[in-house]
Amino acid sequence: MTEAESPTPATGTDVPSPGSAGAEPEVMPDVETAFEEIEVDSPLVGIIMGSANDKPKMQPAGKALEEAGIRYEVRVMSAHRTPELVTEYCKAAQMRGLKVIIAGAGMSAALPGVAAAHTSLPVIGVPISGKNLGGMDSLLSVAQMPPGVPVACMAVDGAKNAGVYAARIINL
Ligand code: RP5
Repeated sequence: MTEAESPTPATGTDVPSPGSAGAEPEVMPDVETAFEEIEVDSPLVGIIMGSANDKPKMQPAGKALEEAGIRYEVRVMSAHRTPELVTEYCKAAQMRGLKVIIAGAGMSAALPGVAAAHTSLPVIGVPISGKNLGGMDSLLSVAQMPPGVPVACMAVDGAKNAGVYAARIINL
């Protein structure tokens, strides 16, 4: 932020804001620390999934990103089993440098929607087929998001397209 843009300019004729006794610009140590923690080679895409059992069906997303030369990370977290972890991860995602979240889940697949509720990043949902209902359960769970909380819904077991789509967003 330039001085001109600063809400509390350090110099000039403006009246200092309450609490800013002198001409010293305000220091925000928490933000500085957070920015120092962003590594140059940090991942741009977070691939999350509701269960370790989803890994085989989510691997094509990672492969597509690798082929596009885009760094990614993989985490297992569940909207139902570990909801606090999902909240923490998605709230911190943008500050950590992620640009897109790919979220795969089966059955009552709330993970993509919950992720989208906790971040402004684009979320790409992958409905995963299970033992019953042929994936129709997770497809509807991912696709039928309420207005204002968008999730890009891929095909059932469409993890490859999730990776390709994430690469297209990042390469815009
Ligand atoms: C969902 O429930 C997961 O995404 C997984 O697809 C499904 C079943 O989970 P497991 O019982 O295999 O761990 O939350």
